[in-house]
Amino acid sequence: MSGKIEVYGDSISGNCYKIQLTCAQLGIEHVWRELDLMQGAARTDEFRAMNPNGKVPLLKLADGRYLPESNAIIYYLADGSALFSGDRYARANILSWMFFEQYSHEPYIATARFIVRYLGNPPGEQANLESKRPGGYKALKVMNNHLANNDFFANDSYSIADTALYAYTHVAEEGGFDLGKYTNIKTWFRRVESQAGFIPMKA
Ligand SMILES: N[C@@H](CCC(=O)N[C@@H](CS)C(=O)NCC(=O)O)C(=O)O
Repeated sequence: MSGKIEVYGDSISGNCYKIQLTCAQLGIEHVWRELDLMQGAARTDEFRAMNPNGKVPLLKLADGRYLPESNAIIYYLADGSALFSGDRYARANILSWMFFEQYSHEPYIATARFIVRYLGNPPGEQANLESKRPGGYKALKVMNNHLANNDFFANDSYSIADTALYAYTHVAEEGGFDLGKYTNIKTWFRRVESQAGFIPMKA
């Protein structure tokens, strides 16, 4: 055992980037274990023994316990820090945007990017890709409207709600979403990128 936390991830994944960004911003030392998803590295028996759901990111604590799910992992890492703070309502408000990201945003915006950038936009996926557009644009509209009156997603300060939403929104155009009219979102990108400890996505 290294004594450090370990993170299993693939750097092409926005869900995995959330962990890299949170660790960088909080100065959390960790061992990064890069897996090649395109080679099926998360579908092996060995990996499924660690996460039966066969997905990254996966956190391994220094005591050997595992924690899957990107937003649960960044919550675990940020709990007690300035990135997850405030009273009971304020903390729940951060979680609320993180659940929004997982249910109303990521299934459209992240998966479209995967089809276009990593599967090479094959003709057989066109109907599937187009089915992502209404949900993705609805999420972008919700975000853009919120940002008309708020600098950040929760409680007027940068938190892991912003981390979770930045991860795939800033690369939404790679999945064919046009961010042209979402000017508040683009201004928020620059605000996130100017936070202490920010690192860009490696993919
Ligand atoms: N809800 C999960 C989603 C994780 C997920 O979909 N991971 C993808 C990469 S972004 C994956 O591991 N796919 C494995 C595979 O397709 O073999 C989270 O937020 O961590």
